[in-house]
Amino acid sequence: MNPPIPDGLPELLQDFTVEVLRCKPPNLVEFAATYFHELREKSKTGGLCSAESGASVAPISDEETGENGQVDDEEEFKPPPSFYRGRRASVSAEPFQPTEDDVDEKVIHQKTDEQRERLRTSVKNIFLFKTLDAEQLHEVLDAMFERKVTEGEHVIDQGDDGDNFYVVDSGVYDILVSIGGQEPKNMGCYDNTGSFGELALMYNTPRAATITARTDGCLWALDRAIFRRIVLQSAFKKRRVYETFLQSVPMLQSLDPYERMTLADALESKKFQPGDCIIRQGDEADAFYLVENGTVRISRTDTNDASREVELTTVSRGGYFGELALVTHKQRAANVYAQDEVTCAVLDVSAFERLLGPCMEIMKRNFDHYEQQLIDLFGSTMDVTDPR
Ligand code: 1OR
Repeated sequence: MNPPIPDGLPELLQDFTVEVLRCKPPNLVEFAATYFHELREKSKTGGLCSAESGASVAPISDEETGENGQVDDEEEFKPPPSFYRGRRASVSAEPFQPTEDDVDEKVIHQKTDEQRERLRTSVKNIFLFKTLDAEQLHEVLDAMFERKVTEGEHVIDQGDDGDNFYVVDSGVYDILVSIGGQEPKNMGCYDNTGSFGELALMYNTPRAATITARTDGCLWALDRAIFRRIVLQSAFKKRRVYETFLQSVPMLQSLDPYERMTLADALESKKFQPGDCIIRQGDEADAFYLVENGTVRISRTDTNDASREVELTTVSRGGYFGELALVTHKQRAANVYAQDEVTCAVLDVSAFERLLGPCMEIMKRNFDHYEQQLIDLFGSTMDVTDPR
């Protein structure tokens, strides 16, 4: 039998590997010595490392979150790892003080009915706005203003100070990131949807990426002060609450810290009582589930006796379920019940497709296990994993 892998070892080595790949140090041993030394110092003080070393920030400990994973109201807003290592790599990130640039006046940018309608459509899928109540959303929509963009224009330059948060109305925008002063690399794009520019406003850091327009287009902008007053507090808390949990989910290890934060914006926690049916076999699929607390049991109707259910497996904290039908576009292949009190972080189908692309291969690898289990139990696969 293999010896047990100590808790935290894979994450520790992965963080280190990411830093090595990012910083490409000429002397690996020297780099490793500095990296782990700083990590130890940080774990003693709970502070941030210097940006120059290239070492990323240690995972937030469970003690930093309260009983229900809630973040202390008085807690300082610390920046996430890596985002402040732009052109001005030595700029250290000031913690955010929530009241520091509060503006109380309402700002209204008049809009035509057509503009308001377009804006409503554009913000529908903006995860950062999910935590706003109706009144706050109204205020934010009033305060947003249109910005026309022409092909080739730089909307944001890495290293600059943050002015606005942007929501895409139309157009394609490239994300370029320069690491360690090297040539900027294209990390992806926003294609007629999405939002960007929140990091510098949330964490008081220089812009972490350059955003350029690949086509003519139109953006909705929200001024920094209003973003911070209305959107920031709750969105930030949500990120912090899920950040700790998401770092511990093995399946999500291939996501970079930025991708995990975006995932945090999109998640919603749901509680279930013992015995609750979370997913019913045969239903249409609309969501993906990560188990935050408790255990679920998964069963399937016996093909030879429809009144009987055969237990397949259980899933606990850090595990996931509900991905199969989303990937294969088939009906739910099994029932999922809460075994005890269960909390799941739930992702709707569109967010699943947008945000978990990088984990698709890992999920698909698991499909072979499902196939084998079904053959063992029922003698056939019933094609639950073939795409429609
Ligand atoms: P900002 O205020 O720093 C640039 O201005 C924006 O680009 C940033 O907020 C994000 O909204 C957006 N890393 C950092 N910022 C990103 C990234 C990103 N992608 C988009 N933005 N990465 C790419 C992840 C696919 C990680 C690069 C290592």
